[in-house]
Amino acid sequence: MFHRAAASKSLLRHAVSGRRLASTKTLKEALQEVIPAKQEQLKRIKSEHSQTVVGDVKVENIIGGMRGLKSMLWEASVLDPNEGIRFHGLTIPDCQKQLPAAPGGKEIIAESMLWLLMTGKSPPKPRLPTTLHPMTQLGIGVAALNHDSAFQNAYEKGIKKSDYWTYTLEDCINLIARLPALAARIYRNVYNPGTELRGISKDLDLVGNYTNMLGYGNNKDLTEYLRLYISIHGDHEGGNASAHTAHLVGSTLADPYISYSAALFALAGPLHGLANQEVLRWQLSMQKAMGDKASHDDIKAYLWKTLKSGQVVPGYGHGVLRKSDPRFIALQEFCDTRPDLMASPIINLVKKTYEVAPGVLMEHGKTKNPWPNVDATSGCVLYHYGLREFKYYTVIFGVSRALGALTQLVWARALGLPLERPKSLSMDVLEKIIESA
Ligand code: CMX
Repeated sequence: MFHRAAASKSLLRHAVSGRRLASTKTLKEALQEVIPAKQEQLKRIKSEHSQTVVGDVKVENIIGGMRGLKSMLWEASVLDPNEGIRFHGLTIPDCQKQLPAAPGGKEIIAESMLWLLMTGKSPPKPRLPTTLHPMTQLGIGVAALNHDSAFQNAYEKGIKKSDYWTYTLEDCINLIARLPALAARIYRNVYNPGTELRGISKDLDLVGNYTNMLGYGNNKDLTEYLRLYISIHGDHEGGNASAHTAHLVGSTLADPYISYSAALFALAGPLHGLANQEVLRWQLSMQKAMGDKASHDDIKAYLWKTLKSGQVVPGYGHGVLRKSDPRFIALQEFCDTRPDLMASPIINLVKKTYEVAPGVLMEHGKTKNPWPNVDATSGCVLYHYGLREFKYYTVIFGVSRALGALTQLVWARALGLPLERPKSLSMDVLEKIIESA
């Protein structure tokens, strides 16, 4: 649904059932729009011009297999003996200019031509451009899945509060199961267009299928790494921005798809989930500036340069943690068991940065936690394994965080937790409270 080819495929698939995933019209709906005018046109021609003579019947027509005899209606195309074919008025060069091509190619795809022939119009533009950040695509994709929400459907029909959790559970499990394919589809569309996703294998676990669909199924180490990363990143209590957003939106009884889509947009901020992409960008620019053999002093100087330019050091600090994040330690230990990772220049730079950064941040004196969080290392390992499109990294975080955020949604419904509604205060009211305290 995110790319021209995918859009046109869904166009065909959904044309039959009349289903759609977002606001773009199905082929059936597009036809429903144009058919009345065509029916009117035919009615008018019949009533006003039935007796108008269009041509003579010549002997050559009769013995020549009706060649040239104007006696048939055909809407989609008209052939001029000199100019050639026009499809709803468009010449072939017009079509080549106006109709979508295959990803990475220039030629018209058959699905586009079918749309033109049927409707007389160019197919709708692809819904999401590939330049749209993968996290935005994931959020939109997850929200669109609410088309099939069991909870939403049941709620509309009327269900008891005590039954909310069962439909919520169904949606949550379905969403977790569908996330790897959706996330892999986004990766393929943006970075590897025109390639088909591998099908789901029942012999593989969720992450095994995910790496397979991403196109890294043969890399057992990457799959193992992602198993660890996705599991330990699955939940981090309720107060973090993504989990809290899922809970807040879920407390309105929005279905799990909508609720988790909102969470994904919270995850997409650089102070939260996007930090893994930012860490890699920062470490790579450090590598570019200092080379692979950067000394501790070089790194110190780079850290100060970052801090003095008013930026945060990505991957360090935390809203709650006050020590090195155990998830960071677990990922570092994973690196320490693999010779290729131990020899990787970027992983070594991360390690060296860890040896210096807490001291610099303590001296800087602002952050309450000068220690690394999970994001200080996560993206660099992916980079080493060849998954180098770092704008995609937070999508993997999004596949992971669903485990915890959606678990909470089931429990919130099972426990009948209320609508969240914190009380806000103005500064004047706050000062009055302070005075009277
Ligand atoms: N580099 C520089 N300054 C930092 C810093 C860092 N890594 N971490 C915190 N600070 C600064 C804050 O910006 C704040 O400065 P001001 O007083 O000028 O506003 C001050 O230190 C106090 O902040 P804090 O109470 O220690 O931290 P917060 O709870 O406000 O913020 C976090 C937490 C994670 C947003 C912050 O540490 C940060 O920006 N880290 C870098 C981004 C990052 O790695 N985020 C990922 C976190 C993990 C996740 O959610 O995925």
